[in-house]
Amino acid sequence: MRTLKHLLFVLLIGLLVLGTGVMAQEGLTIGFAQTGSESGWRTSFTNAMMAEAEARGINLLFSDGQQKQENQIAALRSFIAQGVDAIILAPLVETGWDDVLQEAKDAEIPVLIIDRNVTADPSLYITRVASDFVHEGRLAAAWLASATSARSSCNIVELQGTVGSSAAIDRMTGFNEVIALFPSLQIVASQSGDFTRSGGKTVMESFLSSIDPSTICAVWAHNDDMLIGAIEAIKEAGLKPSVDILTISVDAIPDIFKAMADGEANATVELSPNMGVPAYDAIEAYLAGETLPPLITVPGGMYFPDTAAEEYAKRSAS
Ligand code: GYE
Repeated sequence: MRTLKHLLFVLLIGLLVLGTGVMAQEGLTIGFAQTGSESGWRTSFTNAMMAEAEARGINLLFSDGQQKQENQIAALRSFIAQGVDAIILAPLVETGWDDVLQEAKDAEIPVLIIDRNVTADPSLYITRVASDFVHEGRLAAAWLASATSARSSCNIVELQGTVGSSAAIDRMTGFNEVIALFPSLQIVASQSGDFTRSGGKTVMESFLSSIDPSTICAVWAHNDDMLIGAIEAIKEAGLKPSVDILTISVDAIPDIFKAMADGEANATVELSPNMGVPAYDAIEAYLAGETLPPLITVPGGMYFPDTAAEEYAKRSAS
């Protein structure tokens, strides 16, 4: 009887300890310093991060950096001061993070880099969850090379993303690497539209007024939003996007499927916004003492007009 009582007591204590452990895990407080809300993709990514945090019982402290690095640095300092369990940083640009990452490390707060990259020493963060931007650029160029294989020449205008962001730098690298293999393809103008719809429209308008529009073969945009802005500019100039000027961009947001279904865009490279699951998994694993790989990649494919109407219906409903 005594042994049975003892056993029950031990079992009860065990359950209590286990229960507290689970509760501690559920009660994680994570600070998320988001870049901004410049694009449709960014909004989907923010929503996915919030939904997954809620599903896991994570208390997510969200900060919108409004496309300003100083806002993101201030957010990180405030998360450190609050003593959060971990920080997720979606960096605007690659450089300038060393000091604040060192401050987090000194405070023993693990930082996970998500989406764009940083140039800081990898010992200052636990891992990075992202897609392969260089590959996205390569895919975009490979599609354009094949779509224009019957032409002797194709003049491309480029809408770059935010200057200094790894998304813009790497997409450019991948795209340029592939077009270098095709002498018929050349970039004749290139400017940043800051990943925004209005930026894409303004830059495309200036291209259309400084270059004879009939000599522009294609527009390569580092994201769909800038391309959607460019489509407006092309239409306002009396030309037909996707026919008079071919289009290729990255993200696969719902609106680009609408544009493809309407015959105004040719192709998009997919960038998955669903990075909450791998990011929180990595943080939880790190806190449980596991070793993480330096990079956790999120795969993406390509989409074309043939499935656009169907994809648009699916994606705009969710
Ligand atoms: O393609 C764009 C966004 O950082 C890769 O940022 C990301 C890019 C994405 O605003 O739409």
